[in-house]
This record gives sequence, C-alpha cells and structure tokens, in this order.
Amino acid sequence: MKLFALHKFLLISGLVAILWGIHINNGLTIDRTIPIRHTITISMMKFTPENLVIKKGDTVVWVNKDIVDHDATDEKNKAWASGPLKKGESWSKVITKDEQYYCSIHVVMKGTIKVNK
Ligand SMILES: [Cu+2]
Repeated sequence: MKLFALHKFLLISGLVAILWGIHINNGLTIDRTIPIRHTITISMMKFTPENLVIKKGDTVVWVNKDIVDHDATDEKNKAWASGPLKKGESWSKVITKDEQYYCSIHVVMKGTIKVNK
C-alpha cells in the first residue's frame, strides 16, 4: 500500500515537473511572432514608460490622460506625428525600428522605443 502511494507520488510529481517545464519554456520563449499592443500613457507632462522595449511589428498606443493637448512626433526626421491629442484621445503606430520621439507642443517631453531583436 505504501509502495503504491510512492509510485503514485512519483508519477504525479513527474507529470507536474514536465508540465511545469513546458510552462516555464513558454514563459521564456523569445521568438514571439504575434504582434502585441503597448500603451504609453501621457500624464503629468511625461510619457510613461519613457523608454519602451518592444518586438518589431508591435503596435504602440499613446493615450493622453493630461488635461492639456500633447502629441508624439518623430524627433529626428519628423517622419511621423500623431497630431495634437486632446484629453482622452489616443493614437497608435506599428513600430518596426528604434524610435526617438517628443511632444512638439512641449519639447522637453521625450521618449524612446527600442526594437528588441
Ligand atoms: Cu506635450
């Protein structure tokens, strides 16, 4: 009876270990292929997070939670810009390369997006 219980315990703990291992493996998978959305909150005159790391092709959404207008504008080449976002408004962009952006209304507000390879 005791031996049977031991076998059962070993079998179950073995299964748990296998399932746990798969779970951990999935958790650490680096090659994510499905793009996801990241949110950058604009509040208190700041982009949060200020420095965001994403995967190539992910979508970044800027949400203005301040009472004043803000925008998100490509800092180096002005290649893209959200245009003014009022309180509660948002704008999104698919990001494929490292970006540095700022708020053209309040030029001290800056942020970066890094594409992780
Ligand atoms: Cu601003």
